[in-house]
Amino acid sequence: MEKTLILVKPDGVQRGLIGEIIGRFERRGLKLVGMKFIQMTPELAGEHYGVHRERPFYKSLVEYITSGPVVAMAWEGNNAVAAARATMGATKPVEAAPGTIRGDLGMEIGRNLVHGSDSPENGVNEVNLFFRPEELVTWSRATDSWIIE
Ligand code: DAT
Ligand code: MG
Repeated sequence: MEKTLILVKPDGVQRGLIGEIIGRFERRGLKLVGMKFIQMTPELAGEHYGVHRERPFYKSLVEYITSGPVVAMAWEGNNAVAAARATMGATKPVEAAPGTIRGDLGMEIGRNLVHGSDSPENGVNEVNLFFRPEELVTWSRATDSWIIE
């Protein structure tokens, strides 16, 4: 089953939006298979955002993501990556559609509340970066047949 790493970033935690943000993925029908509340280290942030290392915003991005605790989650489902990205909205909150997390709750790219993997391959890699295999839970959801055809 396809997996995606979702982070409620430090602004989401500080603003008391953890439940609001998690609830959107939960109601959408994605299935939670891992969750932890952590303070990211600069080392983990560097690995997670390694692809952006040469970008001008890299330093502020790492400062932001390590500025306070985050909620790290693994969610799975058919097309979990695309479904989660659509629920998150565009990277720039001012361009994100109303109804999305960023479009409803955010104003600036450097405070965009949430991370989601951008491909199935990165979903696997990012979930493995944040979770050990034994931290992922295999469980059957009673409502599956009402969500998955
Ligand atoms: P996303 O988080 O939507 O996957 P991304 O992977 O392109 O976006 O970038 C990671 C984060 O880096 C993004 O959430 C916010 C920040 N970022 C991206 N482009 C930026 C830019 N042009 N200026 C400032 N911050 C930027
Ligand atoms: Mg990205």
